[in-house]
Amino acid sequence: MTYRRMAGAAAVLLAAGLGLAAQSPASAAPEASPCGAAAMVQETLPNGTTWQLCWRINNLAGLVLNNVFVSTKLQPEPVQVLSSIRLAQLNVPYDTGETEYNDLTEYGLGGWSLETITDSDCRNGSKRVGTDGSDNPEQRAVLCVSAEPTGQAYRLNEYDYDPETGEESQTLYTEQGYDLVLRSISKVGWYEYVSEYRLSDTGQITANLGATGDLAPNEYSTADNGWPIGKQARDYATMHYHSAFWRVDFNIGGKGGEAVEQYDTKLDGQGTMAAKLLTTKKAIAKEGSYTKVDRRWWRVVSQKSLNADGHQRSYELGLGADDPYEGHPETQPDVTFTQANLCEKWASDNAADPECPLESRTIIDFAANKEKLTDPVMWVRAGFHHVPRDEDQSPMPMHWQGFQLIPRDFTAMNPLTPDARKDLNGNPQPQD
Ligand SMILES: [Cu+2]
Repeated sequence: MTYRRMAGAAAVLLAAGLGLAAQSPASAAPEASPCGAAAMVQETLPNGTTWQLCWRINNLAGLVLNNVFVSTKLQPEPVQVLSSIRLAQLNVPYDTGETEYNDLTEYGLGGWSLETITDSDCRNGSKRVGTDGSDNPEQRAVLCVSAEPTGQAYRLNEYDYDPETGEESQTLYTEQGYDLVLRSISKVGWYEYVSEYRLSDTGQITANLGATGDLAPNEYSTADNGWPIGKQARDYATMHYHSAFWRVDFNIGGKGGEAVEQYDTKLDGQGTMAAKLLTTKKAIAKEGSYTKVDRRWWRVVSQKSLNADGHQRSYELGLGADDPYEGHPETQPDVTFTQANLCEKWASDNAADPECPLESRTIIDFAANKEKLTDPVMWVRAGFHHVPRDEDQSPMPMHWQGFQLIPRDFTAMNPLTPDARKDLNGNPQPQD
């Protein structure tokens, strides 16, 4: 389904038809995502970017995306990005030190935790029906799919001067952006969690966990580990973490076998006008855990899939606000890369899975033997330390945590490049 370009408020209208596309996969990629129509999302955003994927609910992980492909105006053939992405653990320790939950492996975001999506939850989108991932075959609305405006996508006011005629001209290129958004909601204890994936028309993928619902009742907190809510300082809401992990398995260009690289930029003395900086690349050839420092980033790069310029396609990890939970070795690193192993399902408490009763319980154990990375899996942690406030009652306003996967050389130019600028690939610009 292709939508006409329309301004932000009108996106409500376009989203209303989103559910229909499942019955009519576009001819461009009939085989790309091998799942039935009910489990497929295939949508073209107003700027011409099409995302196609399979979704399902896992009893413990909640929403799972598989076989994620993207095509853009600039690259009309669908190209695979991900084999899968899903949550991989959610540690909720209370600052009192007396309580810690593993919300995924002990409770699960699927099954009876999975809330039914209402019209109000999905006002700008279309509800999708499926099972809750447990043995219960009941079908109900468990997913909301919507297209949401993201604001200014780009702007370029180009000035031109013709020396022969002396004529000056201007051309304005300006465009608004859109995300395809998938959301499910799970009620675990006092909290309601929103598992959200935003697939942008730029090719970016954002994984988010939102938390709302209600504050947990007082767990004998004091001013040291709680925050006074209600009149004066009689009752303290307990401070706590939501420390989440996601498991990301790339399959860039459908080729697999990606390499992992770490980039660091360091001061390398003073030039004549400015500080001299040096950027170095380190290959991460073996399993291991990594933590960010300033100007450090990682990418997963295809060895075989190239963009139209002959550059290796890759995705970069973008970490946002992030409070590392120091309680366990596995909750401290920002990212861990391991060799793919179907039984390594959860970032921690892995042995709780009856299908895979491994000795190795955590990603630290998975990586301990420093296996060679020929098929890397990326485990990303995004922690949020929640210091409650009066405004958290009630219901609690949504708070968010997550990360981005940012395309790097996936297409040869900005996938939203207007037709008039398609020939301007490379440096120097042709006005020279
Ligand atoms: Cu909280």
